[in-house]
Amino acid sequence: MNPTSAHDQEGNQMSAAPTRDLLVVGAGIAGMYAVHKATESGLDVLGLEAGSDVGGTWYFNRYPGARCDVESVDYSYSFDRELEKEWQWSERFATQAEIWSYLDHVADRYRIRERFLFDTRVADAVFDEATSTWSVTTEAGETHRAKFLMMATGSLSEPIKPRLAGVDSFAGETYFTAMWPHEPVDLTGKRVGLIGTGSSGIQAAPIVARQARSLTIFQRTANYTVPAPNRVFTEEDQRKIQEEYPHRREVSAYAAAASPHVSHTKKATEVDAEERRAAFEARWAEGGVLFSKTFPDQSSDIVANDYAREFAEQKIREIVQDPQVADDLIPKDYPIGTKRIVTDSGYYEMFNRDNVELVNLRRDPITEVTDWGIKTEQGSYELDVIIFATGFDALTGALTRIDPKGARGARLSDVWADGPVTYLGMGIPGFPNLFSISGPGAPGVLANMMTHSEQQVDWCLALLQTCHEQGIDTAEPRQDAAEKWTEHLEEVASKTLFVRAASWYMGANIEGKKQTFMPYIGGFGTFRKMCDDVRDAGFEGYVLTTNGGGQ
Ligand code: NA7
Repeated sequence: MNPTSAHDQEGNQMSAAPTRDLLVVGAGIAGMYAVHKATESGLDVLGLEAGSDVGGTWYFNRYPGARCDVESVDYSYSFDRELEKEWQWSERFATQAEIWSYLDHVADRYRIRERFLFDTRVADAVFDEATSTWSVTTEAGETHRAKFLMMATGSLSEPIKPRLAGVDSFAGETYFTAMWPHEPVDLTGKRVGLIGTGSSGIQAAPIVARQARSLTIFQRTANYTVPAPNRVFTEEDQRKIQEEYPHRREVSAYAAAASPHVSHTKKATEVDAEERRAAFEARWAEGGVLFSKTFPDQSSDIVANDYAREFAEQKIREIVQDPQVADDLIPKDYPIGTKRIVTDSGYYEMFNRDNVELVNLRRDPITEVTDWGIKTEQGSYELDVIIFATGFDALTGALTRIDPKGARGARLSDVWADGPVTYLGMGIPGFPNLFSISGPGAPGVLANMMTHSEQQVDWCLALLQTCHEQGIDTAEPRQDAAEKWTEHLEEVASKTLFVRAASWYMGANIEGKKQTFMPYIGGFGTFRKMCDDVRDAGFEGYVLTTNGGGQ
């Protein structure tokens, strides 16, 4: 540690404090790996985490039914073959509890917790140009300093509370799926209302329906969901998983979604009806989000997309007995797959239960939340419990809430007012020595977060090490490089159907947020190759400066 004297934005000298090599914000998948890898590389690193323990998304989202929609064997770190060998997943799609146990195991195995401060929420981050250091202030008023700052703050970590009239007046129990209590929640015999039918609401609903006296689902936008034929792994499965791991990892490392799955070799528009149906049937049986990738043209050609949509609609009508409910469950206003297809466990079947009711808010909007329940234009619903599964200020929310102050007076909320501008998702012009992990501009939420996090963290630490070795004080992406990357990202997205959906990928779920497709949709493998090339070219697109002179 080097004691330095930092300055605030007005140029006043601030009290001396140790300056570390790196501060990592967030103890989720990326932050845990970053802290471990940085320590292994001999860097002085400190992690700061708002929660009381590691896990990020998997620490907070412990609502009933929470599972990952990426298969468990892929949703695990690949950096250590020994770790891979000693961990056995029990099911094909892991529960939140099992994923958290895995992350707990990783934290113990690599002694990650001792390098984190928990219950430490970052309130502010300021770059001091005189010393090329970041000062990070916590809500408790402590200040930490480092040469580099990595924001591993998550893509879906800033939950939103819906702006409904009277939302705080409800006298019963309220829960947010993204902030579910650690203590068991007993819904037995209760009248439960659930607002929100994204992944969280759809996963929670069937379990709530089994416990509660009644479940009323308030649906504003219907979501496509494909049931996961989950199963417990046998001894034989475990043997095969281990045998296939090295190959599986190799294929995933440069795959489109960082998982080993591939689409049909032909386009949906090139095959006959029989072949098309067989392919959709096979993918439906495999289950989950990958249905959106049955054919390679499904997300870019509306004709191909319509084939997939019609197939899914037929499935919904086959499962749901009440034709009106089935119709309400069929999305009407966006192509299938342009909002992430949910991976569920018995969602459509649940509507055949007597204690489940669907309220279509498009026909009958909520007018008010009262102390006794929810009022809609046409009805009144008396409730004991309201569960909010109402989503997140995705991709940018966690960063803009902290609102880092960079060089030359740059403030992130101003710089991104017209949509996020990044260089490869990881660098932001105006914010030297700051790394953003899985935020806007990267494949992030469109890829397997485990592999994606490892790739981004490795790349950022390679840049940090280059600076370290060459005595470089600041690394900042050029404005023109970031603009070019952002234009490329928009151009790639514009060729897909994703821009037709009012999704959180587009920022459409937040009032006043600039609507632009935020993740890079050109594929994880393509992205990784581009990042490799930039790194191998000496971090082209970055300005690397030593104090007192540029390079
Ligand atoms: P999502 O997918 O953003 O879903 C949030 C849901 O909440 C969605 O159905 C929203 O309807 C609904 N919502 C939000 N505000 C309201 C109000 N005011 N009234 C009624 N309904 C509302 O979040 P999730 O947590 O389910 O999933 C996020 C990702 O996590 C998921 O894609 C996976 O990748 C994992 P809307 O669509 O806005 O009409």
